[in-house]
Amino acid sequence: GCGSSGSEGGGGGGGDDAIVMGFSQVGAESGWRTANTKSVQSAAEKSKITLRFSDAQQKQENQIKAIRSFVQQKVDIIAFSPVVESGWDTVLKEAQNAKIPVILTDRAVDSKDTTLYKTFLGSDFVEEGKKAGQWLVEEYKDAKDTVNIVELQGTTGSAPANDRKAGFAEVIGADPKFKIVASQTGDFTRAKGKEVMEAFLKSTPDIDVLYAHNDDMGLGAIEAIEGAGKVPGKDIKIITVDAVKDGMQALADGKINFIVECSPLLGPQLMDLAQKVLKGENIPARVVTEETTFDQEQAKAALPTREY
Ligand code: GYE
Repeated sequence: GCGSSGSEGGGGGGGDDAIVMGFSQVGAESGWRTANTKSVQSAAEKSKITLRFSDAQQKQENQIKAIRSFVQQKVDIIAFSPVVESGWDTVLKEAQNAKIPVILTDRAVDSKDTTLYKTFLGSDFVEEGKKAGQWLVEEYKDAKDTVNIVELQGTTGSAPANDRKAGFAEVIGADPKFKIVASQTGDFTRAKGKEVMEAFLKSTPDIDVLYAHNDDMGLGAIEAIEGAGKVPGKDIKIITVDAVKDGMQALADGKINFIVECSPLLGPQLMDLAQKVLKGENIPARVVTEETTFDQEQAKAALPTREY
């Protein structure tokens, strides 16, 4: 059951000694998120950690409520993936006062007080944005004309949206021929990606490139592009982030041109970190996920053994 943190051993003894983790998930907005939830749930089971799972439906207020209820339940440890970066200090302070350690997973917070959480496990989103930009720079290295880019941003205020935008802008900013002609949020969902791309296609003539902050928005945009009688991957080149199965399939089919990988398989590392924290072991303040990139040929090769 639950008890004060620290006294209960890690190592997944099971029975009464089992660690109880409260986990507040962002939602179920994308294929990435579904794979991440599965990874966390199955890793908890393997480590014999009791998971109290709460889905926030992409709303910060729901996450704050979930964290408060975990504090009330006196769970041993709280892990969460903050939907947006700002506004966490108060609730994190409450967990700290209750002596319940917190681990950030997948997304970061912008709190100045870094003692409010033990570590942050997840990708380097700025680096992902840079990789997207680097592919584009290489792809258009011989082009003289302006390259008109539209951007589908992730959830407003989220770490991956902020950072993927910044990393990309930094790299393409070195050459004035690259112009972001429209940029809007598609909330990381397929439906919103389609809707916003339809609006872009109406308002913006001559789109050369779409940069979508995740596969799902890119996949929605593909429907919009085909609906407008254009050929995705040819008339409009498409770069996305994540590399989930549906994205990789579209890449192998030539509808997407390049995907920057972002791994959702954070479960095993999260459980390992939680056990170490509760044993009082030192852990690094930041754990960065290892990731690669895929072009169309690489997607064809990787698809048969892709886990998610
Ligand atoms: O890229 C997107 C999801 O936070 C890294 O959230 C995650 C992002 C992921 O909705 O598909």
